[in-house]
Amino acid sequence: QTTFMSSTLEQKDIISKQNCPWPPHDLIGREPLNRTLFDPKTLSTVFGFMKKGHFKPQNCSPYQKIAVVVPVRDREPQLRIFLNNFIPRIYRQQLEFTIYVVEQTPGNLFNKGMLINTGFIEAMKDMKYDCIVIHDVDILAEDDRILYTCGDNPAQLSTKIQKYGYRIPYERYFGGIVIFSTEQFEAINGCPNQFFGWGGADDELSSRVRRVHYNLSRPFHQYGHCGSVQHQKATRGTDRYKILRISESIWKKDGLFDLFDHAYTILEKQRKPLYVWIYRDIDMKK
Ligand code: NGS
Repeated sequence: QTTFMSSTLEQKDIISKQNCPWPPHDLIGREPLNRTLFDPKTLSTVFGFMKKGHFKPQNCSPYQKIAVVVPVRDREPQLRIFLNNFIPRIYRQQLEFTIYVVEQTPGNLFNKGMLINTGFIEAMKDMKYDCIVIHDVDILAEDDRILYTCGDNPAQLSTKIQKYGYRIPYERYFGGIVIFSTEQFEAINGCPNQFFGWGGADDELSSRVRRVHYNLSRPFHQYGHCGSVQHQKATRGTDRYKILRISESIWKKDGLFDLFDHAYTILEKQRKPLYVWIYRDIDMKK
């Protein structure tokens, strides 16, 4: 009796551990963005498979576990469009994922780098993710063949962006949607914390990738179509060129590990149905 029981259990275990098909089946390909503004309640009903911002395929073992970090401020409508378009596409890829929306309090200039570092640290407290996706809230894949997975090199997934005429604005551009393995993100010491105000943090991120001798890959270049969602322009950072110049010498001390060394205040870490909401204050002196 016991032998029978345990062998059935083992069989069950084997079945449940079958890998999800990779590359994924049932993809749709290119599909324009849906820009309808659904209310949050409707969205959580439609995406009822998400629990506390997290999804895990039930019948197979996912190819990778992905932390999706979205730094925001004043982007409530764009966030709803993001959720409505991003969730079904990554869901069809049968990846395990959690969405972390990291929001900065009003007041000081926006600090995208520090918000991303915060998202990464908070995500890793939850689970050992394989990859981190850094996702602008206003740039969204139109094509589910853009796979949210990491490989041997950091990758930019947004290579044909609507607002630039379905191109990238310049060859070294590293904004939009980028993905790292957790090891790669740690090896480059994450994002810079010194950029206050719009611009520059993504350029420094790509310099870090080069400094540790990774290649910057664009694996889905042939399908990389991304729609852009309009919003008001953020305030530019005045020092961004100066900081870009000094980053070369300070980057090892300015990033993820620097953040670990300093106590920082998270005002909220709330698990909403579709995302984990992290709300934090950023003091310009730090
Ligand atoms: C560059 C910025 C980047 C920014 C890119 C695209 O000038 O951070 O424009 O901006 N670099 C500096 O400011 C040093 S966008 O057209 O999306 O607003 O990502």
